[in-house]
Amino acid sequence: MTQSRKLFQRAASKIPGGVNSPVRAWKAVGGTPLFISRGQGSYIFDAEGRRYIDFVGSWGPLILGHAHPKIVEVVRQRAASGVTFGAPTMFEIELAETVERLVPSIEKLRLVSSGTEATMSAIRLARAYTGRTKIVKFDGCYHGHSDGLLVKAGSGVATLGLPDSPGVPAGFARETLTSKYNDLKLLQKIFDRHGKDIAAVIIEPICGNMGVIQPELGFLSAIREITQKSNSLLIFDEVITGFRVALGGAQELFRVKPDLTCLGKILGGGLPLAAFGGRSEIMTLLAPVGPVYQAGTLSGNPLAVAAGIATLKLLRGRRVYDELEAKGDQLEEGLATVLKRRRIPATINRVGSMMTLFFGVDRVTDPDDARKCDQKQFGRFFHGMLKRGIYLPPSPFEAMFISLAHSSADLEKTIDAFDQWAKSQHSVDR
Ligand code: KE4
Repeated sequence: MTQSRKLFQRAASKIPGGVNSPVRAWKAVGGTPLFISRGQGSYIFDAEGRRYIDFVGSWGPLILGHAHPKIVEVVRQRAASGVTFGAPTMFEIELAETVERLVPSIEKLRLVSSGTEATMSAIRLARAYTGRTKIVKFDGCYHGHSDGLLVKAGSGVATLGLPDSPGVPAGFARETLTSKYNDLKLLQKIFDRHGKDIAAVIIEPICGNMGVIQPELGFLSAIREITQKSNSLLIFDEVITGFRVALGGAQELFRVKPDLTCLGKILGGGLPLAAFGGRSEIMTLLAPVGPVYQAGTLSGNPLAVAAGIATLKLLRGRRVYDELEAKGDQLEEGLATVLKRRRIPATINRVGSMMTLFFGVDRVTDPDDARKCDQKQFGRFFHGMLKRGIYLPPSPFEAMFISLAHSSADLEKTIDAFDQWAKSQHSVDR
C-alpha cells in the first residue's frame, strides 16, 4: 500500500473526507489523492518522493512556482521578528500602496485571510452602500463558500454535483439571483424585473471555476453599463485572475472598471491572504470609519504580507506576462497538435497561463457547454498524465496553472506524456 493511501486512511479518521478542502479528495476523478511532501519550482513530490510537474500550483497562488528562494527568504526573515501582532504594521501599508498602484480601480482596500472572506465582505459592503439586498451571480462562477454565494456555485460544488449546499437558509438563496455567463439577455431580464433591489453583480471576469471560460466580446462592458444604469455595484472577483492574466488583472485586460474588486491567491504568494477594495466612498463605510462591520484576527498577517509584497515585486519584472503567455502558448499548441494527430475530440480554453482542456465538446462559452464535456475521459486523462509524472487539477471544472518556474522542457515533457496517453487511448478504444 502506498504512503499516500496509508496517510489518506489515517486522515479520513480525523478529517472529513481526509481533506481540508473538498476538491482535494479527487471525487471527480477517483483514486487516492497524493499526499504531498514538498514542492520545488515547477515540481511537487509525493509521500513516496515521486516527482511530478505541477499544474495545480495550489489552485493559482504559485505563479512563481514552489519555494521561490526570495519568498522563502522574506518569510523566514519576517518570522524571526514575530509572526503576528494583531496590530497595524508598516508592511500592510506597503502592500496596500502597491496593490492600489497596480489596480487603479482600488482606491482603498482591506486585507483578509481568504477569498471567501473577501467576497462575503464585499457583498455586505455593497448591500450597505446601496441599501438594497439582492445580489446577482453567474451559474458556474464560484466565489467561496459564504452562505449567500453557494447558490449554483461552480468549483467544488459543481464538481461534487451539488447545485446548492444544504445548510444555506432559503432566505439567503432568495436574495441571490443567478444569471448565465455570456448571456446578456438573461441578465437584462433580471435587471428589468429586480433592478431597483439589486445591490451588486459579482462575477469572475474570466471564469476559472467551470474550467476556463472567457467573457465574450463586450460582455463585461455591457454588465458595467447595466449596473451603472440601475445604480447597482459591479464586483469583480479577481481571486484567480488578479495578477494572473495581467499585473492589473482581468480589469486591465478588458479595460472595465468595477466598483469593488476581490483579490487573493497570488496576492499572498501562497500564504493565507486576500483583499477587497475599490472606490473610497464605498470602502469608508467599513468599520471603524463607517458602520459596516468586518474584522479578522490574522487579517494582514505579516508573513503573508511579506510574501505578497515580494511576489508582486517579482511580477513587476520585465516581460513577465509575455513570458507567461509564451509558456501558455507552447503548451496549448502542443496539446492541440496531439488532439489533432490522435483525433481526440476536445477543445482548449486558455487565457495567458490559465487553461482548461474540455473533452468531447468543440466549444465552451458557458457552464452548460462545460457540463457537456466528457468527464470520464477527463478522469482517464488525469490518471494517464499522473502515471507519466504530470499533476493536473483533479476536476474537469478547474483551471491548469502555468508558473514562471515551468521550463520549456517541462512543457515539452507534458506534451509528450499527453501524446503517449492519447496513443494508449486508441489501443484501448480499438
Ligand atoms: P478561498 O476562500 O478558497 O481562499 O477563495 C474562494 C474563491 C473565491 N473566488 C474565486 C474566483 C475562487 O476561485 C475561489 C477559490 N478557488 C478554489 C478553486 N478554484 C480553491 C480551491 C479549493 O476550494 O480548495
